[in-house]
Amino acid sequence: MEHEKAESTDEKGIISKYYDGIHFPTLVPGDVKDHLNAVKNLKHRECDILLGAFPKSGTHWAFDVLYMLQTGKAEYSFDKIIALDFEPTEKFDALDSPRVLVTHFYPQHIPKYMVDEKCKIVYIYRNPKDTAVSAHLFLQRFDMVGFLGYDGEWEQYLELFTKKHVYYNSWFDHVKSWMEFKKTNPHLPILFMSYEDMKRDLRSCVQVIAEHLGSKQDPEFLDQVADKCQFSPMSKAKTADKTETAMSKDGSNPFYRKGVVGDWKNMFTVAQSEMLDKVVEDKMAGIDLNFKYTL
Ligand code: PPS
Repeated sequence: MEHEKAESTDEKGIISKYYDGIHFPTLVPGDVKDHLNAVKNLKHRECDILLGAFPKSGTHWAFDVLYMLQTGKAEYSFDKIIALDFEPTEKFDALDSPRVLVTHFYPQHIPKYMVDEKCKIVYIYRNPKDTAVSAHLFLQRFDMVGFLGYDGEWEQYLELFTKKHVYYNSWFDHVKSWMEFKKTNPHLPILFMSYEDMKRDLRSCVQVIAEHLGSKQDPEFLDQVADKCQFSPMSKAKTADKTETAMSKDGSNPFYRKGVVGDWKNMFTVAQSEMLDKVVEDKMAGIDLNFKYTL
């Protein structure tokens, strides 16, 4: 399959695998159509959980919360996080049950059995300004064989993020399509959780997620999960483990940077912020989700 180089003002476009109108990262294995087909037909396992998120919305964070709740142990997942997007589907057979399957895919791509069998789904979303900053800085640091990335400047990245496309096309399309999926499938157990709410009060969010999963809700255990999943201990433990630092250009952990709400203020100009506000107003009109840009 041809990799497509998208247009951008500095001519350093995001290099992606393009299929069915969507720009996927080049790390999607092989032919995108075949891989999506294999994911759709993933072998059924009872009690699997799906975690969906647009990139840089707190996927790794939410994964560890789910993993701890599912295993009933307040222990980090370390190398257990593998995404449906980037691994051959056979790899998922090797995971212990119950599995937490992670994806940045759109709802139409998730395994069929998960919909048929009403598996529990958690969708994490984050305000678009912090998401864009996190993604831009991630792309500067991330390095992995097979990843053809993007090294454009912030201004150009923001233009792609708002007006054209980035990986998985757009934050707007992603959040809207998951909202639409929830609306049109009211019988499915889908929990929407915001990064900002997790940041404001992780303990309460852990409780909500545990209730959604029907997992162990002993208060002391939930306290431990919330403590372990605070940014500082989690990023320290994950960085010391070294599995993820191997994926960066500078030896840092590309998945843990600042872990705050409102870092966008250090990157956006006033004009850029106003521009994005207008785009959000336009593209998210009628969408019943509250995005918090500060705490
Ligand atoms: S990825 O590559 O798409 O899977 O990235 P993702 O994990 O979705 O998002 C990375 C951002 O999440 C922040 N993060 C956290 N924030 C708060 N608390 C905890 N425990 C936590 N763990 C990860 C991480 O730092 C990235 O955000 P930025 O803004 O870049 O710091």
